[in-house]
Amino acid sequence: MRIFAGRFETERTYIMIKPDGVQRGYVGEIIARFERKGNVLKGLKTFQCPKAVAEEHYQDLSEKPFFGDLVEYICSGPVVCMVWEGPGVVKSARKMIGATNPLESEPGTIRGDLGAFYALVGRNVIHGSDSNESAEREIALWFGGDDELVDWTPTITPWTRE
Ligand code: IDP
Ligand code: MG
Repeated sequence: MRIFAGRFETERTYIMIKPDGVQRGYVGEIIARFERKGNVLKGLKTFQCPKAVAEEHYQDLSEKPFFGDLVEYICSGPVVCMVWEGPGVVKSARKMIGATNPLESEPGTIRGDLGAFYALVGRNVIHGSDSNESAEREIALWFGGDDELVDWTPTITPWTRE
């Protein structure tokens, strides 16, 4: 683990393009945003989510009235699952993603720019882990072990680091 600027640890986060983001053709746009920020793509797949995985992923929300609808939505079409690595990427990804409700997310964020104005709050294009603990739990849930991830460092990395 390397510390950058005394504050940012190299860490991993779980990012998922939700069914509405895939159906609306935003896979490339979203990957490009994470790439140009300098994050490193460690895992990527298209996935048709079984109900049990969606229920486990959103287990903290199981008491919410919208839980059933949320699980149905996540399973309604393919999602794109990703693991991104970078300094402080858990927090920076949440900033890039924007507020939960697309109507309240700032322009410049993924949900602010791509969340359709007619969308319900739940149809917000993308998921990002909210903490390091969530990230590790979600990576283990969505990727079937380390053989689905590639441990690599871009050749440019030493050149870009102070
Ligand atoms: P987050 O995705 O911004 O972390 P959470 O509060 O963790 O937001 O909720 C997880 C997901 O559940 C949201 O991204 C959204 O898809 C859905 N959701 C959250 N609140 C509502 C709601 O009030 N109605 C319907 N769906 C919701
Ligand atoms: Mg959340």
